[in-house]
Amino acid sequence: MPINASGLYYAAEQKHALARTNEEKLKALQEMLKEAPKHKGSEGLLSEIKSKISKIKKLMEKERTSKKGGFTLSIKREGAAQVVLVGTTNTGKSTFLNQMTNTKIAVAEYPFTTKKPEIGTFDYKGVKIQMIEVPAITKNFEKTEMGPTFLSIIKHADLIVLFFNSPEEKKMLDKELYEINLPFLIFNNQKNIGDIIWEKLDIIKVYTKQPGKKPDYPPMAMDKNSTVRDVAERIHKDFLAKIGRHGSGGTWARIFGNSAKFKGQKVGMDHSLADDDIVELHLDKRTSNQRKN
Ligand SMILES: Nc1nc2c(ncn2[C@@H]2O[C@H](COP(=O)(O)OP(=O)(O)OP(=O)(O)O)[C@@H](O)[C@H]2O)c(=O)[nH]1
Ligand SMILES: [Mg+2]
Repeated sequence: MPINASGLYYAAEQKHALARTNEEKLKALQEMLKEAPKHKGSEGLLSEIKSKISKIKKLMEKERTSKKGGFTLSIKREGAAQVVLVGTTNTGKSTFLNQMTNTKIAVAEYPFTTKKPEIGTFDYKGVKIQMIEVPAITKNFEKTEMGPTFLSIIKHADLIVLFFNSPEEKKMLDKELYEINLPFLIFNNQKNIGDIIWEKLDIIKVYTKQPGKKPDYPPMAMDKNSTVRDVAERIHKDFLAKIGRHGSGGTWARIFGNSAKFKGQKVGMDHSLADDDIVELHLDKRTSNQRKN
């Protein structure tokens, strides 16, 4: 109990006790702070109120960001997918990022070398994949200053590559990343890690091709389960306007590659594609002329 507190202070305290929402609680606490006596004997009370204010502000901030996903540092997505390198300190995340991408960021023996997210581009057979090193995860990560921001970056990615030096560290990571529900793979210095990353992503590469010519490079990255129609849509903005979203309008394709029963199989617009398919689109000239008339 504060010594010599005023009636105004007790009124504010009462408001706090009755407050329902965080906003009301914060307002009452700020009033309590204003009205509380300020002398040696009330230092404990003042610091208690301040600590309650800071807690409620943090809680309100957390609710705000989690609802709208708004007030967090976000990284502009580039390329066909976003892969985050996540783990404990000194596990070779930066070394890996430098190996796989165009970055030349600092690698050092001391811990916590990487202080902010570092971004590189991983070129997988012509498909650009954004790769981000997130600064090392520590215990009670969400309570650290940048923790919520970095966790939000992880949440928005497509795949986690997980780095740790011991089973204890793995356990800690599992705990800290508990709320994150994303596909992941464990970094293990595999030689074919690029292929493993690719296989974990829900995308395929598709090469377009003109009749009588070699396939175009680079390939296009498409969602798994994409069809010939999706390819057509991607390469010709006005293509679907011509043929109609569900029509075929004399359009067909030849497929060379994994989804074809035989080389050059003739398929319709709803044919589902597979990784590394080569698609040769044909728009029947007569049909396209008819549409123009
Ligand atoms: N455990 C482990 N250490 C590695 C590996 N590759 C490099 N290191 C060494 O680990 C130390 C840190 O390497 P970094 O690549 O900076 O590690 P980091 O995970 O980015 O570390 P911080 O950013 O400091 O958290 C260096 O001394 C590297 O030589 C690896 O594959 N595994
Ligand atoms: Mg690093």
